[in-house]
Amino acid sequence: TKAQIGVTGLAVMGSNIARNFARHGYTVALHNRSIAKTDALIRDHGSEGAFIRTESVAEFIDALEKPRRVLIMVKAGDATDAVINELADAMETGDIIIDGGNSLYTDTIRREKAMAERGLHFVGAGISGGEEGALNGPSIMPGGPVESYKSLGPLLESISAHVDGEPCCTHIGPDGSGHFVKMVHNGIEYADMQLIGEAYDLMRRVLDMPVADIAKVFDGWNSGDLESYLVEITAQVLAQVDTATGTPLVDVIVDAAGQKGTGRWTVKSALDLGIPTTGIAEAVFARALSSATDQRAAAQGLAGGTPGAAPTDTAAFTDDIRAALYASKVVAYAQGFDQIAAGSKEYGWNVDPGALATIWRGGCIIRAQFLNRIREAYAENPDLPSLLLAPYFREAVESGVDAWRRVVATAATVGVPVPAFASSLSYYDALRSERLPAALTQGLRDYFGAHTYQRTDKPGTFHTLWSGDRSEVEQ
Ligand code: NBP
Repeated sequence: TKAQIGVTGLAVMGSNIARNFARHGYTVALHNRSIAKTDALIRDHGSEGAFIRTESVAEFIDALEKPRRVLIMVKAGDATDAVINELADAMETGDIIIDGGNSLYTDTIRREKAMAERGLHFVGAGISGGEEGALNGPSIMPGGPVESYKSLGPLLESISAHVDGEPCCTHIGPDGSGHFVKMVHNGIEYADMQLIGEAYDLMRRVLDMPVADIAKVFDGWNSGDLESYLVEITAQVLAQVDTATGTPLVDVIVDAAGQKGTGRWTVKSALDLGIPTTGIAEAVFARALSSATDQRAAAQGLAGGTPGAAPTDTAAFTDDIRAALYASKVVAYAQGFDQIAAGSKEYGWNVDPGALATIWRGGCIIRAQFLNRIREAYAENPDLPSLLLAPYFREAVESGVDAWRRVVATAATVGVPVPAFASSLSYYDALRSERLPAALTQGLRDYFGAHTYQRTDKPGTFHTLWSGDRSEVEQ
């Protein structure tokens, strides 16, 4: 018998997805550059299902039923290009190559075009959920030709996570759309984690709460509208006690956050598209600042805030923090969905935001109750100008806005950084402001660069003769 799917690249992600396919009854052809990983998988998990062990690409391709479906799970970048080219040389018209790695969407656009010219289907699929998700059900965001989804979709849907009986996998759109939405998903994940970090820091440094108590607060929040995987694991990480020192583990972890690049890609793309994804940008910059350890060391002793300004009612301020966290989270998602809409428009992808919220409800790192509300918001109004204006979110943010302001004001007075809370609040205030100081910016641009401006009272383009008699001329 031939295999219905082949997986090449059998590190953590690839081997877990291969096992996931096999556990769902598919025959899976296995291939890895170095044979050791293939053999280890067969040795340790060969009994979980039907695997076909192959050594060469030719053998691998020959083991697959037609049209062939090959999932690549290798390191993003040059390694992925090398594997695609090797496979394409051995494949035939109508075969499907799926890249399940964290590839940059512009690479996916380029690869899809090149493969289409060779008569092959290329599917860039974002896969979220880490190792555990890969094995037990990830959230899958496949892009690429719609025809390929007919044959591939059922396989991917069956191994994906399911919520209320619905698979966390749907066809996103053409070429790079799947990897684009996965990239923004990761950007939102950065924002979510930064907001959680700020909430923790406020309880720690403003309210002086013991770490174990903060763990309990997050645990409690996980049964309300903040219910999510990240809030759940925050409680677990905070509750972890280091066996060597007997102190909370979080206190012995070096406070310099790493990043692999998808957050940075999201912000670069937001800048190119002109979308103010401030929550994600603050999160990426906060990680960079945390890692500027020499500068931070040199800055110790700079004048701080007023510790005496800390609120005395711990329970009330903890509630305020919860409201600020929720409102800032709504802003971060609203911005992320704006970026997806802008990318979709720029590249002609037709991404359905409601369908995306649906497949993010399970399997992925940002899975949360909240995604149900986003799905409902787009079902009610597919042309929402901003998620913030959907009735449910508007109500949620407006009812928490006073608490949000108290939190940001208190943090500033006491001297605790809350970049994501504060910039999200500023974004909200800017969005609802009838007039913005951009009018002055336009005046200045016209003064030094004759960049012209528009008037509020009549159409046309105008310039003031700043270095002449300061009269206005129409351009
Ligand atoms: P890695 O990203 O660490 O890649 C290791 C695999 O790439 C091995 O199978 C290795 O083969 C293969 N490989 C390399 Br490196 N260079 C190659 C080349 N030139 N030709 C052929 N094969 C090559 O594995 P991973 O952590 O399992 O991630 C796989 C993909 O999934 C990545 O794109 C990653 O970004 C993405 N992803 C990871 C996660 C996660 O939580 N880890 C989540 C979501 C997505 P070898 O065994 O012969 O060295």
